[in-house]
Amino acid sequence: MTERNIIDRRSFITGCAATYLLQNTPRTLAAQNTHVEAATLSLDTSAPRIPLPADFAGLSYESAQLAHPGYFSRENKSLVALVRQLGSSGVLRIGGSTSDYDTWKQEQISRAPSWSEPANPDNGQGSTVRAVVTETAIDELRGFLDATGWTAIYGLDLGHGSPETAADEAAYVVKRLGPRLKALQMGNEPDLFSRDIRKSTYNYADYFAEWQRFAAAIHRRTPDAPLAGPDITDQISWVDQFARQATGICLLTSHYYAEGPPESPDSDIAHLLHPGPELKKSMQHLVAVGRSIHLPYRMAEGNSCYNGGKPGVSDAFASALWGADFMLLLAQLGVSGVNLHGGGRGFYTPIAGGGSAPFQVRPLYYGMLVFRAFASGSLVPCKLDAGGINATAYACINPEGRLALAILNKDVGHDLHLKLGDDVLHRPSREITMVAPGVGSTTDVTLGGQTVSQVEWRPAWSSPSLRTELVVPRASALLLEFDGIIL
Ligand code: BDP
Repeated sequence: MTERNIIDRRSFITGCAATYLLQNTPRTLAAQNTHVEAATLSLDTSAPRIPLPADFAGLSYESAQLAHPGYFSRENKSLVALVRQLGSSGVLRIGGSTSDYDTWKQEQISRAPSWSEPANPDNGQGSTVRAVVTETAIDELRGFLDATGWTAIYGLDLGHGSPETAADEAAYVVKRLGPRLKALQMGNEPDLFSRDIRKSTYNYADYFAEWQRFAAAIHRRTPDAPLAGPDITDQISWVDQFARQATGICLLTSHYYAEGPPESPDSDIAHLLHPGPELKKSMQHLVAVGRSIHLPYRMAEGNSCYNGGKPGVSDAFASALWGADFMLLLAQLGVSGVNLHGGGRGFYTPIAGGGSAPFQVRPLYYGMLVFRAFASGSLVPCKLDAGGINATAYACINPEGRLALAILNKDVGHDLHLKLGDDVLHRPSREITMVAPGVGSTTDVTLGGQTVSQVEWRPAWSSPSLRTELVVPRASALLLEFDGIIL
C-alpha cells in the first residue's frame, strides 16, 4: 500500500480519559516569531495497554541475496552484530520481487569470490535477477538466525515456479530452519502480477486458486509447514478475502511504502513526515481482519519510497524520524511487526554495504534503534496535542512498571516546548535524544550522543536536573524514562 495524499497536519483523536502528565502553555517562538497554540500530552490510563510483541522489529531482503550464502551466515559477524542490536528476537523476511524469479537447487556449493556480496533491492524496473538458491544458503541462514536470535519469513516462488519445486524447497527450509522459521509465503505482491507476470485480467480468484495448489503440495510433503500471506501491496481487499478462505495459515501480511515513485515531486521529505489518515485507517482495518480470525497481522515489507528509495529522502535523517514514528504508530495500532526492506546499497536500506565493502548504518537504522531503546513492555494510549506542530508522542510501561515517553518532533521549523505537570516535575528522569545537523543529512546522526560506527551502540543516557519544561528541538526525537513513576 502506498500513502498518496499529502496532509498538512496530523489530527489527533480527542477525548482520551485521565489526563495525566503534561500541560503546555501558549508561547512565542523567537526564531520564527510564530505564535504556537497550547499543547497537551495525556495518557489514557484506563484504556487497555498494548503489549509489544518481542519480535516486532524486522528487516526484509530480496531472495536474490541468498545467491550469496555467506551474507546471511553466522560468519558475517558485523552483520550479525548490527542485526542483533536492533532486537534480540526480530524477524528477517526474505522475499521481494526476486522471490518470484529465483531457482531452487538441491545442492551444496562451495565458496566463490562473491560468497558474501550484498544484493540490492529490486528497483521496480522488472527483476532481471534470476538467483539460484541452494541448500548451502539455507544452512548458512540457519546459522545466521541462531547467531542473531531472529526468525525468518521465507518467500517461495509462485510467480514462475511450480507447486512441486516449492514443496521441495519448503521441505528443506522447514527441516533446516526448524524453530527459526516463522512462516513461508508464496508470491510477492501477487496483486501486481497482472502488470507483467500474468495475464492482465489476473485477479484474486486466479491468485487464490494458485495459492491453494502450492499450499496443498507443500502440506502433502510437510504437513506442519507454517504459512503466511497474502503479502500484497495495494489491494487490501485481497487480505479480507484471503483471511476468509485460506486454511492452515498462521499470519496475515501485506506491504506499505510511504511514497513513490522516486521521480515524483511528491516523494519528498515533507510528505514523508506528514502521513495522511489513510495509513492509520488501513492498518486498523488489517489488524481487525486478523483479529476476526484470531491471527496477527504483520507489515511484512515496506519503507519510505518504492522503486529502491529516493536519494536525499530515503537515506536522509527524515527517514529516521519517519521510521521511528512508523514503527511506534503501527505497534500502537496492534500490528504485530514491521519489516523494513533493504539490502545492498539501496537508498532506503537501514544497513548498507557488506561483502567487499564495510557495513555502514543509514539514518533509518537509528530510527529502528529509537524503537528498540524506547519500546519494551506495553504501550499506553497517549495523546499529544502539539498546538499545530508536527510532532507525535508514545508512552510505554516497561517490564518493571516504569513510564517511558518518546516524543518525535518531525517539524522542521518549530521546537516543541512542553511544560511538565506537577506529577512529573519532581521525578528524576533519564533521557537520550536523536539528532542530526538537518532533516536532509545523510550522515552525522547521533542517538544518545553516539554514532553507530561498526557495530556497537552504547547510548549515554543523561540525567538532567529537575525542570519545568521539556524542549524537543525541531527535527529531533527525545526518549525519557521516569524513575519514580509506576503505573
Ligand atoms: C516492492 C518489491 C521489492 C522492491 C520494492 C521497491 O517487493 O522487491 O525492492 O518494491 O520497489 O514492491 O523498492
